[in-house]
Amino acid sequence: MSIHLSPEQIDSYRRDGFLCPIPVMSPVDANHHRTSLENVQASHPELMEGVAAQKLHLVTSWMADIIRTPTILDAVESLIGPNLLCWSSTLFVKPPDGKAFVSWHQDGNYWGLDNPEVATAWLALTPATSKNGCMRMIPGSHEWEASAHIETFANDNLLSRGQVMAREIDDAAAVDLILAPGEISLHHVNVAHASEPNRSTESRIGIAIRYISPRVRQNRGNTDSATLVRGTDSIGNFQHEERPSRDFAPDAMAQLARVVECRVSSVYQDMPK
Ligand SMILES: O=C(O)CCC(=O)C(=O)O
Repeated sequence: MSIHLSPEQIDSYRRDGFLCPIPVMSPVDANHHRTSLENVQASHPELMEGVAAQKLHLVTSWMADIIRTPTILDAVESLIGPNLLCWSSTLFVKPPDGKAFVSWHQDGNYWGLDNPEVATAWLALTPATSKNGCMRMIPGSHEWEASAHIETFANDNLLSRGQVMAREIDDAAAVDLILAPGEISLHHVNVAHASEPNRSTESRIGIAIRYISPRVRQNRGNTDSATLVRGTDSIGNFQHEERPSRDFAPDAMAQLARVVECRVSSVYQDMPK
């Protein structure tokens, strides 16, 4: 099944800065992925935090497969072209404790990526609803001037710096991105978005897969890495990462350690230790 976006969907994304829902796999497959995630949670809890939790595709075949899902790549290709690098695959697990939340932010403010040929595919492994804290976005906000952010480092904020946009957000203008398991939303690197605490009795689980065009450059630090998942990269702005030969293979774990160190000294270079 190919699911390249229609011209109407592309127009809608360009106008609003996001698009959803787009079915990319069956709910059964999404549930298998959830089981794989829970297995990693049980066997390697240390990989579920920090930069490692953005790069599980380097050490597990299930995440290596997810970032290469042809239907996801078709949709992303419609937005940023046929040559695609995966920059990260970030887990967003929101337990049913009513506390964890994500403040209003624009991704582009912190990533150091020098142009907006970047798209996030947020894959739902459970339902994402208004009650359990689905993402909320302000249509058209990707066209706003980049906003300053205040770093709060708030405990329950799922963002690495607890960053929040230093401008008034009209909550009434926000759109809830409701998804069923196996569906994605797509969002622009500069769209203003947030999510509320999970007020249901079940976890809300999603994976934010960040894709970039090889034309993008990293402006923070000297080096960054990414995985080529479709097409070719004749530019070489990012070091290419290898797919793991098997789960947690020693060479794959060593690659992960190098990549984490590299990202800590580039994108996160100004983070307090
Ligand atoms: O999963 C969430 O609630 C927030 C995710 C997010 O901020 C992102 O994917 O950029």
